[in-house]
Amino acid sequence: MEKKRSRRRFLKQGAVLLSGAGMAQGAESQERAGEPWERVYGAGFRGYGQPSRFEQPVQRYVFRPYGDLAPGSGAALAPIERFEGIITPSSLHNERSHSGVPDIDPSAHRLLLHGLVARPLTFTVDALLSYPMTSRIHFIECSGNSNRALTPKPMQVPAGAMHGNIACSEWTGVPLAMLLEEAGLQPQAKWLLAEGADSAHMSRSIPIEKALDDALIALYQNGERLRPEQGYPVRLLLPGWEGNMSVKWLRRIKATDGPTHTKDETSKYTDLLPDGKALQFTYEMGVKSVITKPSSTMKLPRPGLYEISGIAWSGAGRIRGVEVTTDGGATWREAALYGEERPKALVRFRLPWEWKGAPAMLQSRATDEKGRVQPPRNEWLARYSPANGFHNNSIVTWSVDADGSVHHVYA
Ligand SMILES: Nc1nc2c(c(=O)[nH]1)N[C@H]1C(S)=C(S)[C@@H](COP(=O)(O)O)O[C@H]1N2
Ligand SMILES: [Mo]
Repeated sequence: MEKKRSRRRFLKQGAVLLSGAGMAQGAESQERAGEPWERVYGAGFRGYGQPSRFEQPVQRYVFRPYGDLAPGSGAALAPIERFEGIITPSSLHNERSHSGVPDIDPSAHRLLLHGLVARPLTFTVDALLSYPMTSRIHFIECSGNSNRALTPKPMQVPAGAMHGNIACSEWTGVPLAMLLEEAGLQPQAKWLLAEGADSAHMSRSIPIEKALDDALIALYQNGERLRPEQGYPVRLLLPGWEGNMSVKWLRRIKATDGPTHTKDETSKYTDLLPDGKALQFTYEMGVKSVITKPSSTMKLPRPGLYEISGIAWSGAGRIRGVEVTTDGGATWREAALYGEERPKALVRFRLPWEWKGAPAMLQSRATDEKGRVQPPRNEWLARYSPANGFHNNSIVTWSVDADGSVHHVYA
């Protein structure tokens, strides 16, 4: 009932806007004078598609902390405020790379599987491509995502420039369990070492339970072969776990009896606690959400009906619900969800909202199927040292001023 009424009001508001823009009223509006593109023959076919030229400025937010010294070290964050639905276009997938994107010739690339196995194996890419395939939709989030929302003063940048170190794709490839079975995993093998073919040889230790559960040797992304930035020709995908462990450009998997304690899991990717100790091996990404529309740096043109829209996800499984407040937490409403049947994938939440022109404070709060609730910012901050920049899944606040401008605030 409530839903029906708000849809009708949305439609009414839309129609008013159209007539305001000069559309003819009544039945004659069916017959319009043609635009210039309706009177000339259209463009020819293209071998590889591109977005409309009117959408060309959509770009990732590139951060290169070492500048020209190491132009491929850093991150490119996805412009999440420009997206709808749950799938991230491959061209705008977030990218986090430690030492640039290697230019890998797939005919020369090999994946070695060795260590505590009965039969060490070497796979060519063609050999991997000949296995039966599995497809799954999952997010990848860098554990450093949202560390730009930890500055002393809230940054006034688009949502993606703070929270866009995340993407969600359909991944296709071979279950890692299948390759481990073929190699004959030995009972003492409790961990794996996964190593990349970039010059950093980025590598992480993975508990064997995860490897045998839902780990995927990914070869395709959104229907086409992996993008170089995402690990072409082969990457590891560990659904729901911190992005760092999904080793790109995968060249080696070694079965071991314990964790290897690589540089990437000791000097980095540990969470500094208030007492100065560091927490190692925080694998699962926390339950989290962010409103993308409207969001920081946007402007509501006039009072009226709007749709609040955003993304939610949890490394622990499915999203059970997302609540939205427009009054800074005094009252919460349940948003409609899209895609909530999928574990460890983005979910789109949407809620109609009438903005009457008064200042407002927008927040979203996600709950997952394990009953975990996205924490308020202060609660999250209290768990860590102020120097920690990993695993920030705290609630994000956007304020809407009386003039419709949307700002990032700490609440
Ligand atoms: N070999 C290798 N794998 C890597 C990285 C890297 O620099 N080298 N970056 C890791 C990090 S920190 C993250 S968050 C994810 C990012 O994956 P994406 O670039 O496809 O988003 O890849 C991980 N895998
Ligand atoms: Mo990362």
